[in-house]
Amino acid sequence: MGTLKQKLFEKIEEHRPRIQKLMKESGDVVIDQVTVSQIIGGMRGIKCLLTDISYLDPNEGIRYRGHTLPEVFKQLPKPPNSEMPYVEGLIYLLYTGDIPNESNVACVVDELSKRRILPRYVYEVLDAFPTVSHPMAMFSAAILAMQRESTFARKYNAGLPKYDYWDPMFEDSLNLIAKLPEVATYIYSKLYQGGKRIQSNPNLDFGANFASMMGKEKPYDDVARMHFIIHADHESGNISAHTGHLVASSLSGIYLSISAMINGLAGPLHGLASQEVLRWLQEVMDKMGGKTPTEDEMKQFVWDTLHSGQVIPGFGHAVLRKTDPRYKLQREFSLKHLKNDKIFKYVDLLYKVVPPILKEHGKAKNPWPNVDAQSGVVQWHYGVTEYDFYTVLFGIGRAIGITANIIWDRALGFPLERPKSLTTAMLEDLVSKKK
Ligand code: CMX
Repeated sequence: MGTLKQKLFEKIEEHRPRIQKLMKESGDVVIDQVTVSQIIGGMRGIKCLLTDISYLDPNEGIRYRGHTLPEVFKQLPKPPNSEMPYVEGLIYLLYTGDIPNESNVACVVDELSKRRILPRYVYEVLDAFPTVSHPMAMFSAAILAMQRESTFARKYNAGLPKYDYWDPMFEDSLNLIAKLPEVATYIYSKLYQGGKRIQSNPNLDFGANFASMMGKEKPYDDVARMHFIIHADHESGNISAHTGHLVASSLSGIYLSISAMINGLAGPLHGLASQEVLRWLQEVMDKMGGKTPTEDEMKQFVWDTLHSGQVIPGFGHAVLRKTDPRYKLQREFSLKHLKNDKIFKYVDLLYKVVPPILKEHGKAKNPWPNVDAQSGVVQWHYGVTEYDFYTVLFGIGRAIGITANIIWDRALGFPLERPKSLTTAMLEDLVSKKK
């Protein structure tokens, strides 16, 4: 058993009695109540999911396994001459809860390197797509096609005890994560580079190999590492995480669940916002004929968008009530590396003008920028200007957190998810009885 799996096994054994005790001794304790507006309004804020992988505080932002993002970036080991930590270190942290040392990370680098090769039919599936397809549809389909590789499905069919489900889920998770950079860069080359490809390099870590396959020089390896790490998880209730958890709860396995979560991520109110920000900015630039807008002109663009009934992409959040720390981290990187970038200046101007406008507009509960307001700009600066591709990058990172959640769901024996629905008449009746 490799170090990561051994550590995970020990952690699972330690954790199981806590869940069993909670269920046995406190199963009836009331934690929350549900209002009519929560039932109609997308279940906002109902405390009804359990995960230890990450926790989202409305003011502080995300903590991975109890660590804030700045702590994560400070504590995880970094490759030589790199500003950003190994993605493999984050996998170790999210899966086990422990900050890895260099040797732990080296084991994960090795594990992923061994599992990188993509089955031939995946290229054929991707080649069957018209070149006008959205990359997220292709990404999801490639992951879905790999379901035939599922160790879990094979072992389940052969008969596997419930508490061992996590083991093949873990194997499938690493097998899949290792292959995602190859899938993503193949899509990129097919859609935007006339099929010109750079082969995967088994001697590079996850971030450096991704940068190499994208044909990018330093510091794009650090950009990739930063991007995958900040997008990895955002607790359980967001659409991608919840979809992954829900689908996996029927024991669908990693490939079916991650393909489904990618589909949820592909919506403009969720991960697609990163491309929407750049699309919106391009419109502004077109209207300005290349000239940088003044503050007043930018304010007018923001108001025009709101008056036309559209949202300002990259701003607002269902849970956060302050500037997203994932935005801040990318802003710090941008201030260091792309200070004079024209689009970064636009984004900085938006940071100044949008929050007061959203406050005055009076609808959004959170007027501050989220992760998507910055991520596309960094990509654009390093030559990845095909913004349709940005959500695929988000998806690679998010797959790490969601596989961690799904492995633990199985390890702790979480059952099929099945909330109860009502009809409108029932709700009206219940409300009238309460009044
Ligand atoms: N621009 C304009 N209006 C906004 C807004 C924004 N950026 N954010 C919220 N609002 C509006 C909502 O559309 C809603 O209007 P209606 O009452 O007319 O439906 C109202 O404000 C209240 O919404 P909310 O409770 O503040 O936000 P929600 O939890 O419903 O939605 C989110 C959250 C992210 C979908 C929303 O803020 C939004 O659409 N933002 C722009 C898209 C975006 O950046 N998405 C990425 C989020 C991060 C991620 O998941 O990747």
